[in-house]
Order: sequence, then structure tokens, then C-alpha cells
Amino acid sequence: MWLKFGSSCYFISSEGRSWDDSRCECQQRDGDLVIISSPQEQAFLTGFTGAAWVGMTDRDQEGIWRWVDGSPVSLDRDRWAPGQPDGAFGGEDCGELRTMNAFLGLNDFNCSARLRWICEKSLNE
Ligand SMILES: [Ca+2]
Ligand SMILES: [Ca+2]
Repeated sequence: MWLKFGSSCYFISSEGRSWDDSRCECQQRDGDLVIISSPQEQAFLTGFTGAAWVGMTDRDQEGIWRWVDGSPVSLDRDRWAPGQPDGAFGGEDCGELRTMNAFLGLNDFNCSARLRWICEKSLNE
């Protein structure tokens, strides 16, 4: 499913893959996993799935979250699900967007989990 918001198009998958495989899928469509650069963009993308991969990781440096373009992820509590990122289960290095009753917002999760994903493609390029 493709959606337009602002100057980007977004693809929301119906199947689930690991974070790396999801990123490949996006790159094959000339996009990348979504970079959520504003609260408005996050609000728009919230609600389509229970959980979906987004383009952030702390693989390079544990606890330092960056988007796939290298920009820093906001540490604003309003953007993250309660208590996240928590590095649970020995380290969770990939980012997902959750839409669940008591678990709403960004979360760090195990990169090999198979989740749906959101790609972004800029209309300006
Ligand atoms: Ca981590
Ligand atoms: Ca977590």
C-alpha cells in the first residue's frame, strides 16, 4: 500500500521480514526504510500496523540512535513508547514503530524479528 504525506510517498508492507531484509526491499523500490523527521510525520504513520520497522538503528554505537541517513533520532519522550529504548534481551539494535494500546511510539527491537515495514521515497529527488 502506497500513501502520500507532505513531499514523500510511503509503502507499508503486508508481509513481515527482518530489519535488513526490509531495508533491501525498500532500496529495491528506490527508497529506504522511513526516516521519521517530525512528530507530524510520526502521527501520520501511526495506526496502520501494530508494529513496523522504521529506518533507525544503534548498531554502530550501542545506545546512540541514528536514522539511516545518519541524522540523530529525537530523544523526546513523546516519540518513544514508554520505557524505550530498553536494550532488552541482550541488546535490541533496530527500530520499530508500535501502535498498541499501552505501547505506542518508537521501540528498539531484535533486528531478526519478522515485522512489517515502512519505506519512504522522497518526491523531490
Ligand atoms: Ca541497542
Ligand atoms: Ca525495546
